[in-house]
Amino acid sequence: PAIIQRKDYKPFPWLIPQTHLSFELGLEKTRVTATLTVERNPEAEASPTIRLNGDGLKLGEFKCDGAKCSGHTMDGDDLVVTLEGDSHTLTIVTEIDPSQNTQLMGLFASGGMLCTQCEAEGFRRITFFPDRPDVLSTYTVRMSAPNAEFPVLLSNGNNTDSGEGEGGTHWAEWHDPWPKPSYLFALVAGDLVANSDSFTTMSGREVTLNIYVRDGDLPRTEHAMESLKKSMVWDEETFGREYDLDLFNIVAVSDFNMGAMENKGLNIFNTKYVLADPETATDGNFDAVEGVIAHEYFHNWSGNRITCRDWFQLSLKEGFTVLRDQLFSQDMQGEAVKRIEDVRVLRSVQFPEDSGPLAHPIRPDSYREISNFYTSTIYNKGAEVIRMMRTMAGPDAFRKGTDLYFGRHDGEAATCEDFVRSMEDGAGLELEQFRRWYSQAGTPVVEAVLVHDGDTAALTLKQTVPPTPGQVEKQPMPIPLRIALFDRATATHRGEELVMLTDAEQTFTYEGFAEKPVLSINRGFSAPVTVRRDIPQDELVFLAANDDDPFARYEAMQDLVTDYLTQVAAGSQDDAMRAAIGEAFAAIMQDGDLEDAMRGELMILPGETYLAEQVDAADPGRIHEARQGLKAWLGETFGDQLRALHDRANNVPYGQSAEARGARKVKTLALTFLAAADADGTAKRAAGQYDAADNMTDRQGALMVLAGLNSPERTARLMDFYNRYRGDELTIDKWFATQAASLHPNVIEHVKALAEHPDFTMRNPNRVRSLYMAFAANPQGFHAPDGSGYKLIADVILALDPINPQTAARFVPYLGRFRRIEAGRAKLMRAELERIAASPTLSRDTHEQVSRSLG
Ligand code: HT7
Ligand code: ZN
Repeated sequence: PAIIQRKDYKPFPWLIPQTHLSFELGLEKTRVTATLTVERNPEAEASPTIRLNGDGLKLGEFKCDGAKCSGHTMDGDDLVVTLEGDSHTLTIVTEIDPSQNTQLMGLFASGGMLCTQCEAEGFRRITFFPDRPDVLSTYTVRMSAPNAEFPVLLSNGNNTDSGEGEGGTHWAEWHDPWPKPSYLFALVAGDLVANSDSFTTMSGREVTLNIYVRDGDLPRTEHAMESLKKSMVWDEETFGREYDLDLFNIVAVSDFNMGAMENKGLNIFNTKYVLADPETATDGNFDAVEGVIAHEYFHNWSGNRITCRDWFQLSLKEGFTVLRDQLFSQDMQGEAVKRIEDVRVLRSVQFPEDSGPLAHPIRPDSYREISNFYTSTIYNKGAEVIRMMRTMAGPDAFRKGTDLYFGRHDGEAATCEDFVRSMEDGAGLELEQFRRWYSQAGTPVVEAVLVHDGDTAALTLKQTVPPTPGQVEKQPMPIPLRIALFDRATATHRGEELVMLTDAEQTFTYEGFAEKPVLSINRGFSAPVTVRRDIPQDELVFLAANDDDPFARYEAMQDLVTDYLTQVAAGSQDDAMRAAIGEAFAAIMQDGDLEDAMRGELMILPGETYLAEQVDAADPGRIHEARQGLKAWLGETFGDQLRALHDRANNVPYGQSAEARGARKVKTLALTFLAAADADGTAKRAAGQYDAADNMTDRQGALMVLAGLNSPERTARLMDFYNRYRGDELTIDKWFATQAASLHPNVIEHVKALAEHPDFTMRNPNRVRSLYMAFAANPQGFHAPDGSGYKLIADVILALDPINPQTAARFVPYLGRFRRIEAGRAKLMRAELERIAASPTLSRDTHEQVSRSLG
């Protein structure tokens, strides 16, 4: 398949000022009549033809200016029309079968309803159209459908008219006044009920808010509605952004490839990110609903009002919107813990991507299948890059930059370069070298050495940007590092400063230090880099106990444990180091000034994927044993304190306060350490937590611990959970995921058996991810030394690819990491990738990921 290059961008030769779509809807047969006004684009090179993208469509009727015409041909899946004059009206009829659309792109059926997903290139599965983000058009939509089956008919914008049709049908017309690209088109038809509310914007406009769900789900929509209203206020206050239609609709669907979609005025959500109540949703689920609702809402400005010129600019909307949702959640939930959580995601997903065969810059140069570029790099690293600009400018100047960006490019399809220039002009930043963050892939490594001489402390920083596919030579990046130098005796510092590392190596000197200070660096994770600091263990212990920057305190603890565990995995056991970790761990448990939410963060050990990233040729088996060994030792050594912590947290009643949420976090965390040390005793304690639970956080936490143990309590509680929540899709997803992610030694057999369960289906992405993504991310199952975990995931990819290639392709990176794994397993992983590659019928999605992974 063709490689699409960023440098080849050309404006589309035609404008489409008006798009009229008429749908005669049916689950098995939908007829689409598209009427497009087309005009020559004066700013583009003239073309004798117009290319209208299609994907698997059969052309029904075609008319030009109301008359049948023959000047059109098919070029592959696209319709190419020869046009002589400057403006025309094209009428195109297509017929589609949504019930057969298992890819869930375009118009598809989900649980008896019809809905669309058009980003990135799904619109071309509905009708022939220039399906690219820089062609903005004003849409008018007419839908007609059987009333009994589809009483609710929704599209973008405002409902302008509706009525009864013949033979039990009804119809509705929608008009969206804001010109938009085809990827933001949406339609929903179904038997739905709405939670309705309203919001008054800062200029006093009344907006009707609806969250549409299936009848029985209505009681679980309140948190989503509250999150939406909070997001609307926050965006007005923080970024000065006001909503711009009289109606904002959200619809929840069960079958969805991603989390949600920001279609103009009609956001479509995976049910997972809408429905939440204490009985069925964990605290993590509540936060995710809040975060995703905010993210999609924020896209109304960063994505919809200003969209992307081409898909290479995807991070323009995604990176910026992730930053906006992160800042929102920091304000809602507390800055420190949210920042730690975001960094944990970055390190466990994006850093491995950046060090592997799929590494790409946040603004890629080429792709074959754009769906493969909805990556953690585009989203999370993209957010970090804009966050660095905010750190360098300060929040007030940053806001001036975003104001300028929104004002300057409103209504346009813009580029990352436009954003950077707005930051230069509006925030007063000089970003010439900074642009390298957009073009260079790979996570920079910064080595930090602090030398003390006389009363001077000299900090030498050296950076390297590792080679990545297609980019061997790298230039130094500008790296903003927040640092502080601690006086050990008083545990204070003189104030933080922002150091800009711009060269390959630089030394910064600080006077007036009679004693060697302790270096706290990359505070708040001010740059998305790996810092290797040459620092004695006792200084890490000091920072873990005393750093006033919560992220830096967490980081000190992580570094301490990472150093120890990587050594143990390499075969050398340092008991003094383990004792130091124990001391820090005990201090964290006892620190009365700490909130439980932060205590939990400090107690969490670095994950196995992160640990594997710290060494060349990692042995996942040894890393797993080392980590479990430390958990067991901590559980054994601090058993009394952990039981006391569990008891104390158990007595905090359920609520959404920070105190109650923190208590639930440390409660289950305490169990995980205890379980590693004493399986039988902890099985009873976990079963007690499960039985007494009045909320899903406690119940699933206890079940997760039990799922990893060989105990009678395990079987009984797993059965109870299933019977209790049978028929509740999202909660049964948890039942599958908990078992697939478990520490149980027979996890592979469990996963194979669960795949045969009557509730398992390859057609629902949430269910597939619950079982198989949870397993692929479970190192001890996936990395079974005999390669059976790899085979299982390769079989999943091959079986899923013909059904849902987008979801299938998302499993490939797990196998693609073989170059960073020890030779025995690496060979087995590679062999599975080669087996997939040999399949003659692979989708473009999976083919691209497998061939890039094999290199
Ligand atoms: N902008 C959306 C990304 C998206 C997507 C969503 C659902 C199904 C397929 C999709 N492809 C791309 C979601 C977001 O980032 O907000
Ligand atoms: Zn997004």
